[in-house]
Amino acid sequence: MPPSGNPFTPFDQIQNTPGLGKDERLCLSATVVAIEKGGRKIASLLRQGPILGITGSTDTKNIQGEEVQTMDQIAQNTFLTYFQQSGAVQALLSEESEFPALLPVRFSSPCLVAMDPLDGSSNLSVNASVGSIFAIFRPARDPRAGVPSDTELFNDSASGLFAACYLLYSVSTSLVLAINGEVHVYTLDPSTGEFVGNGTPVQFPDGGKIYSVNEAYYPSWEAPLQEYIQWVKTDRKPTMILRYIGALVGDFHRNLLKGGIYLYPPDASDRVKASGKLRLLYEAYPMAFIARAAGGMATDGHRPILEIRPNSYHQRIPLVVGPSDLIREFQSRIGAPVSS
Ligand code: AHM
Ligand code: MG
Repeated sequence: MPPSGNPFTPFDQIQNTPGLGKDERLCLSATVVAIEKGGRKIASLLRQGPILGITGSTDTKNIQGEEVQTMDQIAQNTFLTYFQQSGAVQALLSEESEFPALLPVRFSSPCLVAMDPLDGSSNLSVNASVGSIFAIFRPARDPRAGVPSDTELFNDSASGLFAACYLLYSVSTSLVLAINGEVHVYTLDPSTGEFVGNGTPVQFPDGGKIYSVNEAYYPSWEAPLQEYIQWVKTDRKPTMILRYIGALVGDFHRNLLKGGIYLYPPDASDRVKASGKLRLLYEAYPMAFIARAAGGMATDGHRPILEIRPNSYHQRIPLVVGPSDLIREFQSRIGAPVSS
C-alpha cells in the first residue's frame, strides 16, 4: 500500500510514467484495462476448470502444429473481444492465429499487441500454473495513414516495444506490468476485482542461485551449454538449484522475485525446436523487456533479444533471461560476447 493508503493500481503506474504522450497514456490505459478484464475472467474460469470441463484438449492443432487446449481457445477469444471493445489496439497478433487481426480503433494513438493468450497450457490438466503474455508496441507506421498491410505490421517491433505485461494464474492471480524501465507486481483482489500493488518497483535480487531449464533435453544441447549446466550444479560457488514449472510465466516470475536464470536453448535433435521453442514476438520480447526494466538481461546466446528483428510473426528463438550478473556469467562461460 503506498503512503496515501490507497491501493496502487496499473492505472496509477501508467499515470505516473514519465515520457508518455497524453494519447499514448489513454491508449495504454485502455489496453491494460482490457488485459485486466481478461485476467479476471480467465482466473475465474480456471478456478472452476475441471468442474466446467475446460481443462482438456480440443483435439485440434494450432498453426504451429501444437495441440490446442480448450482454455487456449477461450483465452484467445476473451482477450480478442476485450481488445476489440477497447478501441485502443490496431492489430492483435496471437500464438493461436496465423496472421494478426486488424481491430477497430477509437484512439488517435492506438498500439499493436502480440500475445500468448495462455502460456504453458499443458499444465492445466494437472492444476499447475499458467499465464498470459503481452507485448505492446507503438506502430512503426502512422495509424492515420490507413490500414497497414500484414507485412508492415510488427516489422520494426522491438524498437517500438514500449510496455509488456503478463498475468500469472496460480494460488493467486498476479499482473506484472513494465513500462519505461519500471516493473510493478499486482495481485487480483477477488473481493473487489481490482489488481492492487504496493507502489514499489521490483528489481531482480542480487545473488540469485536458481536455474530453470528442461534438463531432459541435455543430450541434444551444444557442448558449451552442457558444460555450463554441469558447472552451475557442481563447481560454481555457490552451486545453483534447479526449479522448473514448465510455464514460462511461472518460471520467470519466481526467478524475478528470487533471482534465477531461465533458459530455453535450441534443440538440435528436433526440427521445430532447432531455433528454440519460444516465440520472439510474444514470449521472448515481453520477458526481455520486463527483465531489462527489472535490472536484468535477455539473450539468444549471441545477441540481446531486444536487438533481434523478427523475420516472421511466429519466429522461434532461443531464450536465456534473468538478472544481469547471471546472464553475464552465462555468456562468459559459454564463450559468447558479454553484454555491457
Ligand atoms: P506454449 O506457449 O505452447 O504453452 O509453450 C511454451 C511453454 C513455456 O511456457 C514453457 O517454458 C515451455 O513451453 C515448456 O516447454 P518444455 O515442456 O519443452 O520444457
Ligand atoms: Mg507460450
